[in-house]
Amino acid sequence: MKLIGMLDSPYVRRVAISAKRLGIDLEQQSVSVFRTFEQFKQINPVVKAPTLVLDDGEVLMDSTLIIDYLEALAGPGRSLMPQGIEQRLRALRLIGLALAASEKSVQLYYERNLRPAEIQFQPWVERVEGQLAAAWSALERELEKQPLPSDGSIGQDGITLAVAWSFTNLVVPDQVDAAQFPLIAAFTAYAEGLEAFVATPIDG
Ligand SMILES: N[C@@H](CCC(=O)N[C@@H](CS)C(=O)NCC(=O)O)C(=O)O
Repeated sequence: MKLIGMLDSPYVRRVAISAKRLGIDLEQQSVSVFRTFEQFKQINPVVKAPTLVLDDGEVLMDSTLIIDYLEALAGPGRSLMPQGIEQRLRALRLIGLALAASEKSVQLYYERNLRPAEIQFQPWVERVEGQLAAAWSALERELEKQPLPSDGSIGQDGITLAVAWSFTNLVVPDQVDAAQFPLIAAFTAYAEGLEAFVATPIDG
């Protein structure tokens, strides 16, 4: 199976890291939705990263749906999601917040880098900045209530959170001050040291 997309996308990276932790081999192809739009279009006319191309040519998109498929392939014994309902609820909450932080970082990045400065709409920018700050603040509070384990294990909540924090720091570093989010910063430092993360560099 082929994973299409650049690792500087938090969505592509969370799929690539999840696949490694699930023990599934994916051939990653660094095709950009911007620089190589036409090439991407040949693979997936909708041009969304990540795209997963199955061995029979079937095409999937959306990181959460691709991970769902990979989880099913790996089997419940290897799942990155907790099975107990309370821990599952918490994992889903963390993943939702981290995906929102990724989305808001992407929107700000697009606003700054794709939209000409003269047609930027400041109220929209401020709205997105506020949403991004709210997502990270909520995540820091969640880690205050209950830390994520840093004993060599990592679940989908930890993967998505660490990938999102690294991404926000890469594309809109002015929006986050590590001193205000010490638990998130410390957890991400731990996660980025895990083999699956090191083998899947954000600038890879
Ligand atoms: N909800 C999607 C978001 C994927 C997404 O927006 N990816 C970006 C790259 S970071 C993309 O494909 N951008 C091109 C576009 O939307 O036209 C997911 O989880 O995969």
